[in-house]
Amino acid sequence: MKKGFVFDLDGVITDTAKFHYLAWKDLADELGISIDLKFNEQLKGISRMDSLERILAYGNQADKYTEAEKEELATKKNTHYVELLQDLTPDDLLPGVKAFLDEANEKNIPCAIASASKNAPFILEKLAVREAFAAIVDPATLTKGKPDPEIFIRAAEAINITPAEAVGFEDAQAGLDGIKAAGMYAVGVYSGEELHGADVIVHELTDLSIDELLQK
Ligand code: B16
Ligand code: MG
Repeated sequence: MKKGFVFDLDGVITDTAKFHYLAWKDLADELGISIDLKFNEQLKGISRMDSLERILAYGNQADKYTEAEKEELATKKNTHYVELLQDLTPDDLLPGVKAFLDEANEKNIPCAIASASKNAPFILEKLAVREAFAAIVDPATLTKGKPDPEIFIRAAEAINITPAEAVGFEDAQAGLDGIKAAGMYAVGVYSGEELHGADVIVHELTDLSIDELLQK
C-alpha cells in the first residue's frame, strides 16, 4: 500500500525546461558554445552548477574559468531564468496536475516536492499550488544530486513515510534512476525522450487513478 506522493517539478508539475533552455542558450552563446534542444535533454534534473559544467565541457572549456567565475556565470543564467519565470500563472500547470493534487489533498495523501531547482518554492507560488505540498526538499542541503536517491529519500522522510510507501513522479532519466534507487514505485512522465526503468509511463497525470496507485 502506498501512502504518499513525491513529485519532481520541472517536467511533471510545469514545463520550466523551455525557460532553462533559453537562459542556458543565451549564456552559452556568449561563451561561444553552441547548444541545441537535444543537448538540453541531458540538463533535465541536473543541478545548476552541474549543468554549467556540462555546457563548458561540451564547448571544450572545462578548465577555462575559476570557481568564482563559474559562480558568476551560473548566477547570470539564474537571473535571466527568474526573469522568464515572472509570467508563470496557474495556466502553466501541466494537464491533470491541479485535479490530481486536489484529489490527493482531499484524501489526505501527503505530497512532497523533490526538485533540483532552488527556485521551486517561487515557481509553486506562481502556479498557486504551494499549499498542496506538505514538504519541499531544499536542494541546497543535499550532498548529491539526481540520479542519487538522496533527494527522494529526504522527500519521503519529510512527509513521514518510507520510500517503499511512496510513489515518485519524474520526467527525466536521472530522476527516474533516483526514484528506483530509493525503492519507490516510479511513474515516468513522458516528455518526448525515451525513459527506462519506470513502473508505469504516462503522458499526463490525467492518465492515472489515485486509488489504483495507492494499491501498488
Ligand atoms: P535551478 P527538476 C531541475 O528541476 C531542472 O530540470 C534542471 O534543468 C535545473 O538545472 C535544476 O532543476 C536546477 O534548477 O537552477 O532553478 O536551481 O526537474 O529537478 O524539478
Ligand atoms: Mg524534471
